[in-house]
Amino acid sequence: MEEKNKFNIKKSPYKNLSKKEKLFYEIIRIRRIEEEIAKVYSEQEIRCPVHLSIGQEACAVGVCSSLLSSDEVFSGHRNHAHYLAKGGDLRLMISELYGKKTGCCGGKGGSMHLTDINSGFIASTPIVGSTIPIAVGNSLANKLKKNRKITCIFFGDGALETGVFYESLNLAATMELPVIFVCENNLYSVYSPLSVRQPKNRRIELTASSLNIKTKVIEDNNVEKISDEMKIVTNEVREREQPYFVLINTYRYKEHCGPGEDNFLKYRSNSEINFWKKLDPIKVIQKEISEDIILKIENNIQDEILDAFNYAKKSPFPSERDASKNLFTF
Ligand SMILES: Cc1ncc(C[n+]2csc(CCOP(=O)(O)OP(=O)(O)O)c2C)c(N)n1
Repeated sequence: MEEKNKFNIKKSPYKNLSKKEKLFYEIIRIRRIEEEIAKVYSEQEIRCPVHLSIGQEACAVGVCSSLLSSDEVFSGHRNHAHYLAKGGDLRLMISELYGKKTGCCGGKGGSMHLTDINSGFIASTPIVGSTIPIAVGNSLANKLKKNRKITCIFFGDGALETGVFYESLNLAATMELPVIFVCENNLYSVYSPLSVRQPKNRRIELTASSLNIKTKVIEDNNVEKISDEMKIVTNEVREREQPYFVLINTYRYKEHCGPGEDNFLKYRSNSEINFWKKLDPIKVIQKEISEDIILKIENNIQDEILDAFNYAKKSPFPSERDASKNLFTF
């Protein structure tokens, strides 16, 4: 039986689209959803902080396009794109942002705690680096169960400055776990560039290879390229049951947090922002998609967005009694 990859599922809206068109669909869908979040944020009905991935979508889509539906993904504070690319339910995500009972965490988690177990998006938390060891533990559990599932953990370059990152790599290498570490290097941790946080000319991937973990550096913020490279990585991780470290260079256009206008705070140069915008992953792939398909895809996405935001807005808030549900007691 063919194992299920999101792109193999022959149902609308992907029906009859080529792989390139599906990748375009996925990447522009995430962009449009986050643009809508940015647009409505000033209405003050979304009360949690939001960390938008606008500009970075190619990583999430390229990586997740190579995973099976049964594979499992973890993320951090900048998680919307990962959740959506892995197949997370849009209504549940938007409801969570609005703090509603119908949200994926019952409205108690907000943007930075998305989860959708059914689609294999297991967890995300805002403490930088904190989901890395959890993902490694998840991978160990899968290995013991012999279920051949891959675990994939997304994190930013800031997470390389946490202790758990090193402990997690070490354990994954020692126990030979099928886990993919995906570092999305957008060059900044909040307002601090890499140059003030890490040694000059550091080659990030060497940290992993020094532990005998195979590494791949993907320089281009290009969804097709990332998808092709990741196919090789996931096949190898599944076959060899060994960890892999992938570094993807990318860039966010918005501020670290919230829908703030690009470069409002001026800690990045306009020339740097313009350089990356010229390589915008959506512009690059869109050139190769026909007008008809683009229109159809954009219309589908608009309908889906309208539906999800209406659903979230109409949904009830959790009750006072819900506050004490799903808590652990000792
Ligand atoms: C342990 C910890 N330290 C500091 C913070 C504050 N903080 C939130 S996001 C962030 C930046 C993280 O940068 P990076 O990991 O590169 O991810 P990006 O925001 O660029 O996607 C920081 C320092 C935190 N949440 N957790």
